[in-house]
Amino acid sequence: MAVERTLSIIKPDAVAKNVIGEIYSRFEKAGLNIIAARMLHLSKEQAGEFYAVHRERPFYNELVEFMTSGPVMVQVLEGDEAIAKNREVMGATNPAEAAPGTIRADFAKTVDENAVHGSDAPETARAEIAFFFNDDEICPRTR
Ligand code: RTP
Ligand code: MG
Repeated sequence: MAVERTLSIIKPDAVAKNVIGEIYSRFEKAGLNIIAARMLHLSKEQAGEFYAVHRERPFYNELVEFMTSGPVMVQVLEGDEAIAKNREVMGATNPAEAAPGTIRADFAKTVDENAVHGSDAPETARAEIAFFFNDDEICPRTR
């Protein structure tokens, strides 16, 4: 199995619900190491750029509004198959379709406000990690 890194965001709805710790616990139980973390309140420009791939989608403006509605917690997760594993722990984009026990099934109510983001491929993971963190802010385990 390949050790990978992926970018995770705990979105404003989940931060507002005070479940950062519970979500971190899901990552840890899945064997994903948190190797960088930062809380910030995204600007419209930052959120718009981060989700630029969705610029033409009908939900783009709402998505930018939502992602800037409160602070987010951003982290780099590292582990075997971290990209797929994180998306498994997150559950389907629409919480109504998310498997029981996943973060979105347990902490999200709608497809628009769905608690977490996770990179979807190695190239996007690299770009999204670089969007938020410098190399010297990433602290892989040494023991
Ligand atoms: P994410 O990028 O946030 O990890 O979510 P995802 O891959 O599961 O879903 P994606 O298709 O990339 O969509 C990005 C985010 O846009 C919002 N969305 N709203 N109203 C809608 O139909 C709709 N579809 C997507 C969600 O917040 C989704 O996570
Ligand atoms: Mg996505």
